[in-house]
Order: sequence, then structure tokens, then C-alpha cells
Amino acid sequence: MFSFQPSTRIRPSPFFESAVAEGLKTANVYNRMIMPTSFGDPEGEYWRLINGVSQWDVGVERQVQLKGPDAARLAQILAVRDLSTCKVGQGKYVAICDHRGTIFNDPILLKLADDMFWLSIADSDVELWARSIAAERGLNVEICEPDVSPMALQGPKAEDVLAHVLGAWVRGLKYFWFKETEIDGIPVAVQRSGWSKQGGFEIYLKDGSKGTKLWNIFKEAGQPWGIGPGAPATPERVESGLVSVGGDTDDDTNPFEVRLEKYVDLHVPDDTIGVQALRRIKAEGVKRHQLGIVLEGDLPAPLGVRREDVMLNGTRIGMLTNCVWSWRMKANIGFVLIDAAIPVGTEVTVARVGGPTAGKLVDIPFV
Ligand code: THG
Repeated sequence: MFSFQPSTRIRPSPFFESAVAEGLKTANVYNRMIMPTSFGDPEGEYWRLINGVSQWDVGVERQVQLKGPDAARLAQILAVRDLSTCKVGQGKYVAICDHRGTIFNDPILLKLADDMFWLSIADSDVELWARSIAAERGLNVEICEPDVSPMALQGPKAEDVLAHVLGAWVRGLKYFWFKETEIDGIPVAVQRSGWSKQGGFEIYLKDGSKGTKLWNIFKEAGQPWGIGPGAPATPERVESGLVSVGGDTDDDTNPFEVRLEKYVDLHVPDDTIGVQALRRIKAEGVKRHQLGIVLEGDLPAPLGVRREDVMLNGTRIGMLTNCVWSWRMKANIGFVLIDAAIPVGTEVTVARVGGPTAGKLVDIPFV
């Protein structure tokens, strides 16, 4: 019997005990934290997200807080998206690139005040990066990880549950906008967001000692709508075309290659990290693109721990970066990152662990 070795290096979220109480069966590591991934019924959890409401411990979406006179300047130096029009109370999806234009994180940026931001990060150390950049550029800004942990309610019924707990005002919240409030005395920020395309909200808990209490408030309030535990669902996010930076990208991937061009503003100031490289890349032409693939075969054959080669007429044209069984499409689907000259509709072969498998390139999103 295998069990987990407790460690100060791998942090459970404030909702972890609730996830265990709900029957947590599998988990992963993300941002050096435990990320719940399944409660034993992946298909049931998938349909609950598509048709109902699912409750997720996404405390692994750690926050990096920028505060002080130069906070807005630092945010714009870190993100290759024009933030000049971002209002207090608004969130924006941003790409963070290195000096070569390689994307290594894609946070949601929340503007809490003119001099205070949170970066709700994907899986890499943005706090370390932000501290280094701020020091090197002599900026007057304090960088820390606040005591803030997101929990998500996702699915078409999420809004009803939230309105029941908080009031009808949540129905008027615009995409990525948020409001700071309290739930039964628990301080939170509530945002219309979440890593699915089924609609929903994230509740950013601002007091880590109240995780179980907050979880149970929504667990109980959601009973009439059939709420149950879940987690960011790979089949849904692949069908919907959401990118997983670090999963679907490698150490050389720029935002253009993975369909994030609309979140890149090449006119941001020259001191934004990566923008000069991205202007060059854009002028020279992007060499790879991300497409969907539908594979032959009627049994689930998920990608293991390695990406697989995509072949055309015996030549490697790129890689399969994820693959998952889609219950709606009844096929293995995935994303490929391949030579930009190869178009949708092309029949390719993937060098799968189980043997060569035929597949057809398609547009994203799938559904
Ligand atoms: N919520 C919060 N933090 C997060 C995530 C989240 N941090 C990590 C990770 N997810 C960041 N990545 C994404 C990727 C995509 C989206 C959100 C966060 C997303 N994209 C929509 C799309 O691509 O269609 C909409 C983007 C837009 O149009 O502005 O939602 O989920 N707190």
C-alpha cells in the first residue's frame, strides 16, 4: 500500500480535508500543491460538469500579490497584454513570457485597487520571477503570496447555487469581473471565471482557516441542484479548447503557437518582458500551430507521461501534447503542436505507446 509522505514542500489547500471527506481518489501536483483530480467516477463527474454543477478545490491556483506604487507598472512588465484599460474589480487572462517570448504561465490577473493586483497563476513560480524582475528594475512594490485560495463552482447550474447563497447580484457579474464580500462572516472575492467552458464562478477564500466551513456552505446550498465534488476535467477542457500552459507547451512555445494571439498586444511598452521577441517572431512568421486531433479507436487511450510524435508520410511534424477520451464525441481527442504548414483535414499517424494510430487534424474547439 502506497501512501503520501507529508512534506513542507507540498502544501495541501484549505479545502483538502473536504476533498478527502468527499472521497478523493486521485490527485496530482501543481504549483507544489496537491491538486485533487478525481472522486472515483470520472464519467459521472464529467456529466455533472456538463449538465449540473460541480465543486472544485482549485487552491493550487496560487496567488501572487503585487502591491505598492509600482504594482501596475510591474504587472505590465510581466504580462504581454495591454492592461491600461483594466478597471478595479476586473480580471484579465494574461500571458507571461520570458525574454525569448516563451510562454511559461497564463494567469488571471485581478485588479483589486489601482496599486494592488493578484496573479492567479498556472503551474510555475511567478512569485520568484516577479521578485527578481522587480529587484533588477528597482521597482517600489511588495510581492507576496496572500492567504487566498480559490474554490470553483462550474457548470450550468453554478449560477443558481451562487445566487441562492449570495443573492441575485451574482447573475449580473460580467466575465472575469469580481466582487469582494463575505459569506457567513468568511471573507471572499467572487469572480465569474473557472477552468471550463460550462459557466461558473470562483470563490477566492481570504482566510485559509475557513476552508471546510466554506466548502460545506456550498455543498449544502447546492443539494437542490445536485452539486457534487469534481475537478478541472481534462475531457471538457480539451473539447472546449482551453490551453494548459506547461502541459500543451514546451520550453520553446510562444503564445501565437497555442492560439493565444488575441491576448497578446504587441504595442505594449518595450520594457514588457518578451514583447520584443514576440514582435520579431510575428514578423518572421510563426513556425508551429496548435490543432485538434481525433484519433481512430473506440477505447480510451490517454496520453501517458510522455508526448508522442506526430508523423506525416514518415516524417515527424510535431507532437501530441494531450489525449483524452471524450464522452460527447465518443473518441480519443487531443491537441497537437505541429508544423504550421500542415492544415486542418490532414490525415496523420501518431507514434503511440500502443502502436501507430491514425488520426485526423481538426479545428479547436471540438465542441
Ligand atoms: N482560474 C483562476 N486561476 C487560474 C485558472 C483559472 N490559474 C491557472 C489557470 N486557470 C490559468 N489559465 C487559464 C486559462 C484559460 C482561462 C482561464 C485561465 C479561460 N479562458 C477563456 C478562453 O480561453 O476561452 C476565456 C479567456 C478570455 O476570453 O478572456 O477562462 O481557471 N482563478
